[in-house]
Amino acid sequence: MTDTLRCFIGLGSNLDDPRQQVLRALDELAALDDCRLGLRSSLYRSDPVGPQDQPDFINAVAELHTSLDAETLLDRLQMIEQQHRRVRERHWGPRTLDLDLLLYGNASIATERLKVPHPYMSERSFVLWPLAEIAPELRLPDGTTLEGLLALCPMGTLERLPL
Ligand code: ROI
Repeated sequence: MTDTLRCFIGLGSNLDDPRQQVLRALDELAALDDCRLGLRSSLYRSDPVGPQDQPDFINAVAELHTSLDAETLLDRLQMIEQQHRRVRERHWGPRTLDLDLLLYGNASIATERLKVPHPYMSERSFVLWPLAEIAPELRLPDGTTLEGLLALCPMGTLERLPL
């Protein structure tokens, strides 16, 4: 694999054994063609953002090195979501697996299908804290430091789980 970009993927689940959903998804990311899985964060338990009448989430972030273009990578992520029988029912409702492309190298992308950096990542503790575990030095394409974002986004009730 030549010319790879360093990407970050956010994983989340709150249905059907969320911990196993996320662990399985990490294995599936590792098995993707034209991709190499780098560091992965611990698993975190998080209170639901959005409707509160749904189970807690398990979240994690993984580093992925890839030679795929962003849209093709998104296709692969959505294929993995489908394998987890992801059904989109309620907006911001419970889900068996969510895979978000958080960062794609240093690119800023805004198409109908894909927005990178992920529009909400800067305000979500369940993204920023796992990300900081594996890439504390990170900067967003606009130069914002992860360290600066963390200062504005306390861990709150987010809980890092033992391995
Ligand atoms: N809340 C948490 N804590 N973790 C998630 O991954 C998550 N994903 C979502 C919504 C429903 C917005 N809430 C979440 O898509």
